[in-house]
Amino acid sequence: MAASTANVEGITGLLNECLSKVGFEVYPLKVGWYNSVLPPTLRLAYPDNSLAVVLLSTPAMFEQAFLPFMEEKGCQVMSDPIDQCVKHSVSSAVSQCFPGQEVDVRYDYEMLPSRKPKFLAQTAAHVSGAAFYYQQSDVRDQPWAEKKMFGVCVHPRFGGWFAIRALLVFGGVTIDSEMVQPLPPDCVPSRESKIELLEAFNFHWQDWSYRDIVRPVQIYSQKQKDYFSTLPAERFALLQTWGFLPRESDQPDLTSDAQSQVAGHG
Ligand code: B12
Repeated sequence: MAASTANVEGITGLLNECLSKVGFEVYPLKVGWYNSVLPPTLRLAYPDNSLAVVLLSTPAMFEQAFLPFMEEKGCQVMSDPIDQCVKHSVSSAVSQCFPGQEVDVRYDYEMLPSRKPKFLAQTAAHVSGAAFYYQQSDVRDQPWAEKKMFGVCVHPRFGGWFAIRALLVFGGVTIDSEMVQPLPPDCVPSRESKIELLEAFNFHWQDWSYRDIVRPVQIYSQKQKDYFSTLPAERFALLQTWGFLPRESDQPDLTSDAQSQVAGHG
């Protein structure tokens, strides 16, 4: 199916209608923008002009999607409850907005058999213009000698109070070559503030100070902070104290996607 920029707006508009009210944001990108910064082993096997959409969760997702999801489903043991909720929200939106259409949905926690992530969430967020990806290489005269520093994305409105949840690839939708790549806002511009950001993310990410590197318009609620600062293995117990009890009929979910996760990303 050929499409133009008008269809890109149509597709993101439909997704937005379903997903923004439950605390997600969507940003379109061209597969070529993503592939052009990556080595062949990490690229997506789609033509450069195919449409993809990156999905972020904002602070509101917890109250607008997660707690209602838990209310409805109860505690399903085994796979991560947040991941289950995101998957449920995305699958419902995709089947409602694009019935019968092939959409390749890749989640942040999914790994390939090679153990590489199914998509690089931060690279996708950056090239779509959603959130600047600050990397070690962005700092002149690095103070860290040979040490490897992990990079971090900063959202212009939510700082670090968000997560990158999925990439939806519309292999059959071709983007007009006129679509201009938006640059993400460089909200941590100085060398000193970039150093502060990368050090906070790498050396004391548990105190969450990296999330406040820009003044956020909204942060996680106390309940959400309590949830994410609880170890993944103890989150079921916490959910039970909130009244979400396991259902009698629950069977352990031993399907493939329960096995290949990096737990605990909030
Ligand atoms: C594996 C993983 C981890 C591992 C390893 C970390 C790492 N970065 O490798 C561990 C377990 C340590 C980890 C920890 C954490 N993680 Co983690 N993790 C991931 C995961 C699943 C994959 C990252 C990965 O392997 N990348 C591969 C490496 C090679 O990629 P890279 O370093 O970016 O290099 C590429 C780019 O440089 C690109 N490139 C080259 N040139 C250019 C130029 C441009 C302009 C661009 C854009 C790109 C680009 O090419 C390189 C590859 O060749 C992602 C989710 C995902 N699917 O992406 C989350 C993710 C990175 N983690 C995240 C978080 C929040 C955390 C934690 C804080 C945990 C938590 N509970 O919240 C901690 C803190 C990090 C720390 N200090 O240890 C968030 C980061 C959000 C953000 N704002 O950026 C992510 C995106 C998950 C999410 N759902 O949002 N994590």
